[in-house]
Amino acid sequence: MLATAIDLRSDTVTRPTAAMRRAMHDAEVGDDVYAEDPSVARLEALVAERAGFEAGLFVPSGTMGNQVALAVHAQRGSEAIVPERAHVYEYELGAMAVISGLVPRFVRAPRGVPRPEDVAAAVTDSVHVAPSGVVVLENTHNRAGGTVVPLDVSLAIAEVAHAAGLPCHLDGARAWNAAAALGVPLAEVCAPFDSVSLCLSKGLGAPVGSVLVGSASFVRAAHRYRKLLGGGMRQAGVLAAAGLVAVETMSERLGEDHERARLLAEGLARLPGVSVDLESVQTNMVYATLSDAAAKVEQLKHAGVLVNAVGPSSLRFVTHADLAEGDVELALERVAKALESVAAAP
Ligand code: TLP
Repeated sequence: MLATAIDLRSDTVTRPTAAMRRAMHDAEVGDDVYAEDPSVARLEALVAERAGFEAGLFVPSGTMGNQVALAVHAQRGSEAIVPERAHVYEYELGAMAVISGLVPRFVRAPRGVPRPEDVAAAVTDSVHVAPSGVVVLENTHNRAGGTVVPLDVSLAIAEVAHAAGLPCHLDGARAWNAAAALGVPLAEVCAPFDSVSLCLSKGLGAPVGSVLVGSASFVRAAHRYRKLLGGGMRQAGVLAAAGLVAVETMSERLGEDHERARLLAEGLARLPGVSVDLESVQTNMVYATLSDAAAKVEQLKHAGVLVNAVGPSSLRFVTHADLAEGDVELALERVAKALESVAAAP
């Protein structure tokens, strides 16, 4: 393997910046389980303000943010209406069932965007079936390609939920990317929802953590579930300090990740045997379709490009803050060469 691999597996692979490490070193801390950590309190207040909500809760991961939200919002035995291929189902190990006793009901979501009428049709209201408990959206939608849910669709779906008396949660792990792609403040992306889980450890590059935002009473209830799930952290200010730097300095640069993903997508789409749905490349992800994805991961690794396979014929490439100028071009060269040599092999 080459000395420095270009790591495009996820935007979670970034290392904390020098400014984050300094802030972590200097962080004012206290025991957050006693609500005495000033850095955590500052981070929760800052993210809540940026997202346009009353309160926030620092949690260790996006998974915990989503699952705590579902636990608060929905009764055991009810259904969570989710877009197909939603992270909250695909990658959270059945947690909604294990923790909250919820069953998913999927709605079609071409390029990650459900139709409000399909959500309305998924709402159940009969004594003979499980009742609907919560509606979930994901913006950007990871498995659909990092695609953006338009603001009017979010609003219309939240309206459907609210008209049926249901809460609406946003898995906003990459809501900052959605805001950057839409050219609007984060609060606009989050406005239709009752709660949003926002990740600091994805595009913003913090080492750990997410903030779950909602009303003050929602966050009070969420606090209990965080504790129940073992997410009560003590001097968590060392982590929150990096999160503060992430929120204050890293969201402005996400457009650069999106431009690099576009460049990467266009380059990949030109390679023989590779196809890319360029319309789904809207933020920092590129899904490429090609044969034998698992074997290709190994070949590309050998050529110095790390990616993830998502299914038998799909590779995911993700751009992020730790890429240097020229890395995308270099990655494209390496991928082209690796695939050429595979094609040439007897
Ligand atoms: N996504 C990870 C993997 O789990 C797939 C990644 O590399 O993209 N919501 C969405 C939309 C996510 O993409 C992720 C992480 C999460 C929630 C969970 O966040 P963490 O990993 O902090 O629990």
